[in-house]
Amino acid sequence: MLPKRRRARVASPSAAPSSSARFPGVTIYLAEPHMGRSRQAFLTRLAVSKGFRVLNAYSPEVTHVVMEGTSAEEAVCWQERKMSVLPPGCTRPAVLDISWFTESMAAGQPVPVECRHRLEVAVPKKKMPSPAWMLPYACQRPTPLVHHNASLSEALETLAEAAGFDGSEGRQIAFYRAASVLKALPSPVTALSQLQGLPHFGEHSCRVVQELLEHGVCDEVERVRLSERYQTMKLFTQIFGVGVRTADQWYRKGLRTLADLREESQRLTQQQKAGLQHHQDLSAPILRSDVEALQQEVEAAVRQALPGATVTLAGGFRRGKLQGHDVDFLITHPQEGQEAGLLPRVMCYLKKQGLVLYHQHQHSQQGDLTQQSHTMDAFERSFCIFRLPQPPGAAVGGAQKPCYAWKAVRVDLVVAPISQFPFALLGWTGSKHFERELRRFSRKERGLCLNSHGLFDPEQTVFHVASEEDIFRLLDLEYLPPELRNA
Ligand code: DCP
Ligand code: MG
Repeated sequence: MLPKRRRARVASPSAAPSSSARFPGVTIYLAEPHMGRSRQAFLTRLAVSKGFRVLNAYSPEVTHVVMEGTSAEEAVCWQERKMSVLPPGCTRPAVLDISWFTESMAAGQPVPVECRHRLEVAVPKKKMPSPAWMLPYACQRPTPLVHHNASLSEALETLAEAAGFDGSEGRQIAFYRAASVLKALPSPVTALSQLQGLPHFGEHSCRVVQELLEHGVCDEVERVRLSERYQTMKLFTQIFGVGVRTADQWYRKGLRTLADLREESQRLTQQQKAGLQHHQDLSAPILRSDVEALQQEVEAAVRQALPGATVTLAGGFRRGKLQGHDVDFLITHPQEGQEAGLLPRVMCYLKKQGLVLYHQHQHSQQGDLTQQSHTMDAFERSFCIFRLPQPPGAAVGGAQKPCYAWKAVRVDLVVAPISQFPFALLGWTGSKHFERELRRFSRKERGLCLNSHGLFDPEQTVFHVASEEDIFRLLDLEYLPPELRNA
């Protein structure tokens, strides 16, 4: 539901300022979402300067709807949606590709609409592998878990990770963006020319792809992968409770192995000690069957602690991953406020079941909710290591625990009040890159602040939502189900 102020703005389409419209039969509407606000504003100014009438919102007066980067299917959906809210009997506007607009601007007058301009009857695209085309934000395009360019995207992600280890956030994000574009492509990249026109492909990423296409390996990526720095930082940051800063300090002190860390155990936090103690189990992937068993245990504990409270799987497993490094559960209750004090009771029950090897409780820190960062939110939570019984015969544990059929698994339990639950679910489903892009899109293209607590406009107006779909709708984005958020 839009706040009143915003609804009012949407309800009264105004013509972009112009001295006089030179072409009376033509009223243009430049349709988002794929266009982006700043481009829309730029094209509007251009058209107005040439004497065209452009409306800032869709209305029955519009004769020419112009879209950019939109498929015929999307255009038809868009048109159906818009027509359904117009008075009956309205004439349908022409829904046109940007090519009609650019040709008209170049001609200084509206060019006749030809079949090739029409989106709703778009001729089937010629089979042309390049140049490729792609929307710039990862949240604007579907990214499946299994895609066509794994070896290329993995190489770029290695460079992203290494840049992150060196504190080069800009380079890290640039590589992640390029990798994410590859994941969203509908077919394998086999020639460098296919990268033409793709967003976020700078000179460096192109060079990496070129080497991989030509030689099957990229020297730089191989050097990084084999480097002591990368291998050590990777080993350290995979330990529960260890971030890049700590890993870097250890590296600079000359520490290289888990044995080195064990010798320094007096300097480790409780969380890191637990991470080190269970390192072998925690570095093995968690499987779907583990997730199902865990969910049953957590659901039983939550049911016992507060009838009516619910447990929802988030994180990578919600996106369809078959393996993961932890399991993320969100807990809520349909009645706002009922969730308060729930988590300690849940943990107490789980401990009594003998399931908890380690847990660290973090209280809710909800102050100014617009200020919550992208990696950390303010929900009450418990970072846990659970002792998960394994079915007989499962290969678990090392030599140190031959008699126990169990394995240690990392679990995050997060409690969200129901009013914030859709935002929490969206924020905790990931992927991390998808979340980063969604927040950047909200800020840059919509002027709104999005985090795991809510969506806020600059005057701190809070948008109320009942579902993830509502959030996409408020942002005027096509809804993407979790399995297409693997950016
Ligand atoms: N998240 C968050 N705040 C945290 C930790 C995570 O908002 N303190 C978000 C970021 C991710 C999502 O939750 O989008 C899941 O984070 P994970 O690190 O668990 O990553 P995944 O579940 O995607 O992958 P995996 O656990 O398999 O590594
Ligand atoms: Mg996870």
